[in-house]
Amino acid sequence: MDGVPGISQCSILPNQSFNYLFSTNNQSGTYWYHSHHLIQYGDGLKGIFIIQNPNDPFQHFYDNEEIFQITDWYHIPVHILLNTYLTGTINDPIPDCLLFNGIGQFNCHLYENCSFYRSIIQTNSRKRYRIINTSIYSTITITIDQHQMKLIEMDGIYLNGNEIVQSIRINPGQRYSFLLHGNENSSQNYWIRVTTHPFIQFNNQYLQSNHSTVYAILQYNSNEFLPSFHSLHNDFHLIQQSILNGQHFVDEINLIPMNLTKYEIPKKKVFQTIILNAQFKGGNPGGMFFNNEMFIHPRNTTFLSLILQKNQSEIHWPSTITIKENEIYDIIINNNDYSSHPFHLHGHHVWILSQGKSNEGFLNQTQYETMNFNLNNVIYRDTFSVTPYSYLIFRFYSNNPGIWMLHCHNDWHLQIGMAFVFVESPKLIQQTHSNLSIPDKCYK
Ligand SMILES: [Cu+2]
Repeated sequence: MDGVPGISQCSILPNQSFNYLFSTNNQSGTYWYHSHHLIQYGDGLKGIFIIQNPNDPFQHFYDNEEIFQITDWYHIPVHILLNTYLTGTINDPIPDCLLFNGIGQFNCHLYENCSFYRSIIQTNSRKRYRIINTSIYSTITITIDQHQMKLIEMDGIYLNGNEIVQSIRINPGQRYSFLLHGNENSSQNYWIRVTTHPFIQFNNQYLQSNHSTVYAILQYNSNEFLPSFHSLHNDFHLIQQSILNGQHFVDEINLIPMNLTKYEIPKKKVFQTIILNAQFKGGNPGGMFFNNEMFIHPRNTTFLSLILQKNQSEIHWPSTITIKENEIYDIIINNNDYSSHPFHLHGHHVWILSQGKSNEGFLNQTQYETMNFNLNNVIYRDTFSVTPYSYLIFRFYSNNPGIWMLHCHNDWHLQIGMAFVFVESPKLIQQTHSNLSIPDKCYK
């Protein structure tokens, strides 16, 4: 079960309910849930999902924790924008602003009557922040004036805790935890700012949202005064630098997972390498293609019911492949497009073997075979970005039977086909779930 309509379940109709029963199986960390029906999560159908770890290795390094949920926000509901978008007459729509835990600044004067989210911290205390970018389109950078952030988690994976930063770049779907030390004596409060990166257009021009920065306040104790407006532009250079770096590597890349056996990359021989060439093709509407196939969500049945009820051992559908159990798969994504794409794979964390810089070019099988991968400290996460006209290689171990979608987390792109489905171990799905009662027909 992973909630994708047409894949593992039917959409939940109005007034219906649906029970998800699952075990967390020693998994923990910062996650979120959202609708996968059309572009619905962009209009707000989403929430945060934290799995606490009673044996958190960092538990002695913080006193309490808080969540920052950042999202882009459109004033015209995105399900309405989607109708126009699907006619192929407009580019990816630019969001109107950002929301910081639901609060943004729009139509107000920063110095007078805006509302700000306030995060209260005690002097000399230590706090864990979990930050989640639930945007449908925006890559963001966060800074906190005169404070440093020690990164300890990405996408549910503990980091070694050695990376201390002044800004963090986060793509849609990605999550981080960082530790922050409250000042010993603070007589003032500080701006927290989150800025969207400019949106690249096909002619290599960048567009920016009119309200590209959302402000929040790091508030010490109960001092409710606003931070100084003189400092409003203080950290701007950090944001500019992060945006500039993001043009080469969109993700944060210097992050080393904690030295835990379960994060270690398996050394078994690679069973299969799959090359996915991603390309936008114009038309009316245009589409995002993998190897010249565009993924279309099945409308009136689900892949799961084809496997369980129709006893199919393979699914014949564009951009869908069946894979075997307990093997190593290397997936190469070549991005033949001017924009970067933040991909999320359901059902797995993956090891990022290599991530090309912007414009580095594509990989073929021969080039891949001659590459030497550094298999120490490999980045391990579930959402990762492919830069423009470049490539990314990720590895996963097929030890989780299920039907797993790999898709761009820029939701506009998912709506025009940017997805690929791995049907992992259909025989095991049949054995394990033979008595699962699921509908064989879905209603649109
Ligand atoms: Cu995309």
